[in-house]
Amino acid sequence: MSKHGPTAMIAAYIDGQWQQGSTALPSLNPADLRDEVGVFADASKDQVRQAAYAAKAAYKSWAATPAPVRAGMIQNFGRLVEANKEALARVVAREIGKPLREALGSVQEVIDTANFFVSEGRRLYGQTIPSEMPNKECFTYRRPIGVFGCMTACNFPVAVPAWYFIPALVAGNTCVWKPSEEAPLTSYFTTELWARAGLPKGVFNTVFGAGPTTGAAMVELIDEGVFDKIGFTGSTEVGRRIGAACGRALQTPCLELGGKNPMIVCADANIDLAVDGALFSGFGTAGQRCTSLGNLILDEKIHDQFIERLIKRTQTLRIGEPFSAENTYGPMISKRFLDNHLGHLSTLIAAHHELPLGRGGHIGHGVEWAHFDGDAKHGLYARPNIVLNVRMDDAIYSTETFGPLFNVLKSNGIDQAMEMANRHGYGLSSAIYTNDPQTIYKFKTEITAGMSSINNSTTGAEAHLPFGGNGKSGNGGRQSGIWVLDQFTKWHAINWDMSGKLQLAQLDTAYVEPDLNFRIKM
Ligand code: UN1
Repeated sequence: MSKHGPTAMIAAYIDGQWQQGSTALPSLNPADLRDEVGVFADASKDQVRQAAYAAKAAYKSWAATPAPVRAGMIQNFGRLVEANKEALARVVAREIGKPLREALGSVQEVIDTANFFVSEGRRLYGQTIPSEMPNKECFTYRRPIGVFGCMTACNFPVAVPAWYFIPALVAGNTCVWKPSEEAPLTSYFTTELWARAGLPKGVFNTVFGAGPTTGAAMVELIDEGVFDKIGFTGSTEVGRRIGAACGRALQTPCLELGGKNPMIVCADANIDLAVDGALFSGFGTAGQRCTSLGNLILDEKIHDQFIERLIKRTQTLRIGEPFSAENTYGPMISKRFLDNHLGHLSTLIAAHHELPLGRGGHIGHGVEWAHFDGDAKHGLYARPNIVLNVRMDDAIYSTETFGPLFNVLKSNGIDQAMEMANRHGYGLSSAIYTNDPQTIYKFKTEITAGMSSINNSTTGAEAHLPFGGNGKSGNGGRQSGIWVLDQFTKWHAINWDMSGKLQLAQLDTAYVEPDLNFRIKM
């Protein structure tokens, strides 16, 4: 509150109206903490409830709107995003420190997803199925699920929400979005674009706020039975709690959780190609992707030469300003992410680990980096870090670190490498570098991850392929491509009897018995 009165702060977009809130949620530029990008507010419990009930009230008529008409609004949204691509990417870069080139790519992912699903509005195919009875027909339909509550993470603040909302809306669901508290300005503009795409009031609602407040209010509403479907992208720990609430409500959520993604490099691999892959998988986006490299598994035959080249290349990495095209990565997304990374450096490094690049840390605050062009004093930049001699019983082997840090394990052949790739129980993305078809076949069939790259990075899934993980990385749900339709529709089976009499399947079916006494004689 200033001496002139309270500061206006947006807390929510409900039923076609922006609403104010009172608990400040400032968004700071992580490349320069003096730059306040915006001040939003936590939506109150009551506002979250209002948003959910607005979505519930809008559901019936949205579900009854013809799918091609719904998809027309997705097309509008995609065109609006395209017209605002550069501006939106700049907001992403300024608000979460993602290099502009990557931010532009993530906005492109929204456009690609919209383009893919516009024509799905003219498909949403069901089946016609023969009946076992005469004068009877069977069909299946995809029906919308209802009110979709969705909580997303800050590292892909435009692409990942689009993966959820575009198919959810095409399929006829109404939505309540709790975006990440670290990217409220990006989410504000995204909501504006949805509002201008032509969606009727109440179909798309946004509630700003932090996990423990607004997020907790969303979870309470699962127990209240207002949400029919939940989507969550974030940590495994929070995903477990949300999954438990969905279980009580007898729902299957779409959970996209953490990863400890392995990259196996075999003795026959193209080493320079694999070094490039490890560098981008590990340090791209400052390691803040759920698909970032966690464990680099090097065959003992090439271990030492690989490490030598990897360290040399890492030392030349440019770090700093997200708006500079030269830099591999910018700052950590927020202070919370930097603190988490620094915490890992002090708790997860054991005496037997080797740190060829040094202990790492906050650039300008005790550690330096040779090729750095950021504002070290006011920015949240972290040094790259590579941890050698990691073993499967080390905590760092199975802890998602979400920062510019990855482990190196030495393997003795592909069998041990596969064990190292899978044992921690995460299963999001994975990669292998080899040219041997037998090894690739073994990797493809034994890896437990939902996504695998052959001779490419662990990150950078294409927008129309199924995206998702297994084990600690999620509950097997998949986003993107046609597969995500199973998240946002339920199958409805219809049988239509025109015989004019009661016909009972299985009982009245005129199956013909074969003559089982028949034997071929020659
Ligand atoms: C995430 O980090 O939550 O495949 C998603 C990738 C990106 C998506 C990552 N397209 O790396």
